[in-house]
Amino acid sequence: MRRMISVAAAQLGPISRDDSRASVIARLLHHMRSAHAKGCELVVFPELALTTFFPRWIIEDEDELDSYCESEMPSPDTEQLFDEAKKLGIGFYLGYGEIDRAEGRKRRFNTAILVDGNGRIIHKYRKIHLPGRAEPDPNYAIQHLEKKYFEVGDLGFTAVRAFGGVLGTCICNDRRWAETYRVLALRGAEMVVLGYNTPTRSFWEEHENPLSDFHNRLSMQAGAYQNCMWVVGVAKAGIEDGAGLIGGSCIVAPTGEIVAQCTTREDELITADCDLDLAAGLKQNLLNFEVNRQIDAYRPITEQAGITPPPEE
Ligand code: CDT
Repeated sequence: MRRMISVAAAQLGPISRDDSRASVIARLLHHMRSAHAKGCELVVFPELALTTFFPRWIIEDEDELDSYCESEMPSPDTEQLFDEAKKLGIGFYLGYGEIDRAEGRKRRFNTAILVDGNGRIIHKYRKIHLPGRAEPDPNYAIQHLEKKYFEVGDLGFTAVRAFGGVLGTCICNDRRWAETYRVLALRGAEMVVLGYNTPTRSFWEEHENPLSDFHNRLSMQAGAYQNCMWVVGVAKAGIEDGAGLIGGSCIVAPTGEIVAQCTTREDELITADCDLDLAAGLKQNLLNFEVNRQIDAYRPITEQAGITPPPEE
């Protein structure tokens, strides 16, 4: 019997600094109901889906910074999402800023959770590849301060049995790193779901990058094919508080082909029925990890971070 997951990618248009949580939750609920009406069992929301992408701002006031984050999940504001998920029997992936107060110290993480169709949190991931800088650079008009506001995720890349398959999660910049997909694939992930906020012009660039949409697709398509997995990538898009974010949310098959893709930079829902066994032939033959991976040759991947070229003559 074919194992299918019907999944929705729920792209969001911009969320301004002044938008209330209630107005954002209303948009997420609308997406969730539309996904359910289309027969989906899982809806994927973007990274930091409850607020503007606040790491673009220099925020020195701790209370203001905390106002973009959640101290508990469900929080009073997000409870409705969990209730609606349970009522409809639909799961969701949600990215948000997390405040953790374990062991008497306060830490912030860029976090994503997976919630099942009973409204239960079944998986949590804290972003590992944090881009940007730990301090503002006055030379740049646009900042990207994830390294200042968040700690590197401490939960690793893990997968969970859910929705009749094995799912893994990651967040935004993680999708550009081959290691993300490979570790998740080694943990059995058959589908990786992720949200992103990708600037049309990064802080070091003088102009909008004409290749940013291409690199978004390239990363996810390569990750999907090389690891025989589905990849669902979901953007927050459009001009947000004056800064451009790419769209291009898409659902990528294990063949590397895009089977559904958003065409706007606004709230937009796309769906696909994903056959988890689509890549069975590839997985058992050409890309059979057990038979073909040569782990002794891969040591530098875990033993060094930077590049060590041969010495010059
Ligand atoms: N949010 C996030 O991780 N964005 C990065 C771009 C950062 S540019 C400094 C991304 O990889 O899309």
